[in-house]
Amino acid sequence: MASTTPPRPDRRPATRARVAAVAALAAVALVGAACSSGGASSSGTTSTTVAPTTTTTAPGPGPGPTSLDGVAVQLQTIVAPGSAGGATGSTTTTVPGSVGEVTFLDNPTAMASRNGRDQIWITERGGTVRILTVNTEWDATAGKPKRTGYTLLPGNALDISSLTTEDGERGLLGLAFSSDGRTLYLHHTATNGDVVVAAYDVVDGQPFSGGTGGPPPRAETVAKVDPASRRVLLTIPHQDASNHNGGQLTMGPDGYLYIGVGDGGGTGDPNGNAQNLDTLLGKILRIDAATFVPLQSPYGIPVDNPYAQGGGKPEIYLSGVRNPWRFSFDRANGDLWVADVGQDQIEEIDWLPRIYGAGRGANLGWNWFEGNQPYRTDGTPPEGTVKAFQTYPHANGACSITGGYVYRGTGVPSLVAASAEGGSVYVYGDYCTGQVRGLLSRRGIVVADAPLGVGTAANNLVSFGQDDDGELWVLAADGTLSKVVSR
Ligand SMILES: [Ca+2]
Repeated sequence: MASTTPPRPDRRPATRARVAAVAALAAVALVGAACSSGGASSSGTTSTTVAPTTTTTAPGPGPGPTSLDGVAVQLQTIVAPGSAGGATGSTTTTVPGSVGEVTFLDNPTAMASRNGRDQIWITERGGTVRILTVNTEWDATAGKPKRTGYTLLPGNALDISSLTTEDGERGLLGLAFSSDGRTLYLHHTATNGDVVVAAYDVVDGQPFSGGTGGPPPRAETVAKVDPASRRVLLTIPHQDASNHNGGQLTMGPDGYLYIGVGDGGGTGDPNGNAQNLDTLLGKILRIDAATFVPLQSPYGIPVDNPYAQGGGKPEIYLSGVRNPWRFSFDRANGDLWVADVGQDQIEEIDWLPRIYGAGRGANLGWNWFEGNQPYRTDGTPPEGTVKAFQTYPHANGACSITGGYVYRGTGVPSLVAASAEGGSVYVYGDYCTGQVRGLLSRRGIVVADAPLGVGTAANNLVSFGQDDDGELWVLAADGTLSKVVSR
């Protein structure tokens, strides 16, 4: 189970300070044996004056960048907003060589790259699924394809608008693909408010990689999703309130499907769902969506799920979350980063390192804690709740965190540089301010948390996305789809 202490440093190489301390200790230890070691140490350093206090060297982030001041990014608009509710989109792409667009996005909620196919799929809250193609051409000099632009295909790959609603925080909220790209998973609310995870078969259709020979094909011809192939994996009762549905679907590095589910809504988790292991509300779930149990279940339970053998619902991966609207895995090391939307005061980021189980079985604390501040006052919190890695207050317009991704691409050298010496930059934002921020940490220590100088309009920053190359995208509720690029 998780510890009450802050996450410990990971297995990165020791810092110079630590190495120095270890060397000093080694020198002390060698004093007694030095005479017989035959000059194993050639330093000649006299160690008799080394004080024992050198053993208490405080942990730190170690050497490396100390701020995000050198990060220089901009948002490149790939799809601009269309006229609100209008029939004619004004969408353009700004990437040279891309095909002129004929449509726009309507209230996008999430995006996912369909592995290896140069397709970015986007959910729209009303229930439609769109395809943005990554256009390429062969670069003979480089000996590999190069990107020439993007095309938002007209039409829908899938339309489930009759199965959902858009009241409150409801709608089509998330998507993920199986690792072979042949199964699409959707996270949406049903017309009665229940949280549903469903699977669909995806069949490759007409390939399209751009080109200038006329209008692009329609989405449904590039990839076919048969509505009749729909298989409901999970239905979670959620009719009391229209908020806190969760919404994240992520295919984990272990090949299991991770599902974010909010606490059921209302204020303060009135039913105590997040701390109740007998409900799926207020949890992140993990299922084996690639298998099923005949006559029993449309999915399997990973054998090492924390409650697979009892003690709680077997689908539960971690508990104690309020509304984990977005979470993601660091593609470089498998660490899990959860952004849990706060109540009235504090937003939080949870870092769950892979080497300590990536949060498996963890209790992230809600509703005993909002961020790291006590929330409930009617008892004693259980031991072992995980402290938030970083928090921020509702101030200066900030009010709802939008979780993102650790940057592991190559297209923004300044972000790569900021991640030097084993560090990472978690790019996230706040829905209300629209501000995109970076959280620089190293060896389990927060080094910097700062705005990156870009963002969306207020009350628009819905989601981040990550493409096959590890580059990050920003989805705005007004229909703007942009890519984080170097400035
Ligand atoms: Ca928490």
